[in-house]
Amino acid sequence: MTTIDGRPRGDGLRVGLVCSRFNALVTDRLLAGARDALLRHGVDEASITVAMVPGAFELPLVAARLAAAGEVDAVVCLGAVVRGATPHFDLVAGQCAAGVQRAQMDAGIPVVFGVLTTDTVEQALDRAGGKAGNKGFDAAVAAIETADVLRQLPKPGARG
Ligand code: INI
Repeated sequence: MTTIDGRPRGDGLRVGLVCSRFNALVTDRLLAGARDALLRHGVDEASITVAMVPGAFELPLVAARLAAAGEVDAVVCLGAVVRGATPHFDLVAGQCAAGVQRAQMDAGIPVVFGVLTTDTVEQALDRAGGKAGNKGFDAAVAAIETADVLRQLPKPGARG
């Protein structure tokens, strides 16, 4: 039996962080958490590219462009969609998640979903460095773990 398991080894990896400005009180903290995770796991500061977008709805487009350009090994999408009292939440959150998944399937590199979807800003702050940890940090670790799995697998088209 062969088991391939990713470890959070960031050495030699180039990582893109795409961060939404909407609910910046929350997303600034997600961005700081993601950057911290990358540096702690061996990613060089110079190998991190940060792109800012207006809202979570714009994350997939910019993530897809970064991923397709071939200059990063993984992309982390960071945002905070807060329900409030409007169905806008479902549209923004749903399209964002679908677009992020599409970006990673199209590019063949991890494009991870570090987007909080909560009922209140307080719940989002809890998950952005508060009592429930920092999901930006967790998303960045997921990105480099998944990149490490891919590093151990054959490249597409490598056979024959
Ligand atoms: N964008 C967010 O990132 N979070 C939200 O909570 C949010 N709400 O609630 O509307 C939000 N809307 C903006 C959206 O992401 C786009 O930037 C906008 O619709 C322009 O395309």
